[in-house]
Amino acid sequence: MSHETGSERLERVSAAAFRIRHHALNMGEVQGQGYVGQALGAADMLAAVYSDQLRFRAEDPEWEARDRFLLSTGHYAIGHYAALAEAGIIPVTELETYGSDDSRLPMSGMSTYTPGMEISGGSLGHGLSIAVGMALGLRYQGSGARVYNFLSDGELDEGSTWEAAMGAHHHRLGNLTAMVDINALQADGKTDTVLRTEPVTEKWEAFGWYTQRVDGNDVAALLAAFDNAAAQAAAVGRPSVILCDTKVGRGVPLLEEREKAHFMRIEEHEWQTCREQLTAGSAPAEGETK
Ligand SMILES: Cc1ncc(C[n+]2csc(CCOP(=O)(O)OP(=O)(O)O)c2C)c(N)n1
Ligand SMILES: [Mg+2]
Repeated sequence: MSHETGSERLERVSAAAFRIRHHALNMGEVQGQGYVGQALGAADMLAAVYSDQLRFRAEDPEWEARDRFLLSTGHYAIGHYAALAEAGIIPVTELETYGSDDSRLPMSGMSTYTPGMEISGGSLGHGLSIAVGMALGLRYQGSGARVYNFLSDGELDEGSTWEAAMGAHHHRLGNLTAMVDINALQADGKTDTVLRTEPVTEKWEAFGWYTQRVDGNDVAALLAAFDNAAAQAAAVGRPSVILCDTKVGRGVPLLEEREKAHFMRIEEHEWQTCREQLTAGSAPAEGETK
């Protein structure tokens, strides 16, 4: 990877994002429903982190020196499983068991079930606190591993998230990166109607974090933000957050337009259309992100 050009890097990560979306559609089809919109929306973030940032050993998911990726949002597990399969940590063939009895891939992420799932994050608002503890612990151990916490905009409603944010800055956790999926949606409706969290950028800055806000469906912008975050961590030793504005259902116009997007029911005949739309929209022109 060290010899690749910028456009090769972009192409590699974009291709991973496409496969993550494709896996998520196949997984959703098994149950006919699921958190498919979130997986499509967050696929670029997941691809950037899994195929470009994280240090891990696919054959040894508990390798001590691994970077930790903590999924706070247990319901995003479908996207995370797709990323774990893309990373070679779980077999692609296992994805079809998603949400079935006795599967290692339950609908909400469970650390005891799935290799590579560091925490059970379904009770929202706890991930960042766990990430802070892990980052502190790793630092005490002299480990060079980094901790990445994936949060949703709904989790910004939780006081515990902000306590953790304050603690991370207090402890100067330069080994911690938070990524927030700002898809403007929650279970009960649009984020700005449930609880107005804006101005989000200024809030994180006020909590002392190195804060960047990017189009979370623009792979080039995501990679640049990760590069900036790494440089910042090395130079200053404070936590970084990448606020990612994303679109639910991204890449599949049929689903981008859905009203009830938090938990999607998709008709049997629609899945093939979804895959066709994804493929049609993803034929990458040279140097373009999709
Ligand atoms: C502590 C807690 N409160 C409530 C819930 C119920 N719940 C599940 S998903 C969800 C929406 C949270 O917002 P977000 O993750 O932004 O939703 P999405 O973008 O996936 O629609 C809620 C309230 C929960 N899982 N945990
Ligand atoms: Mg949301």
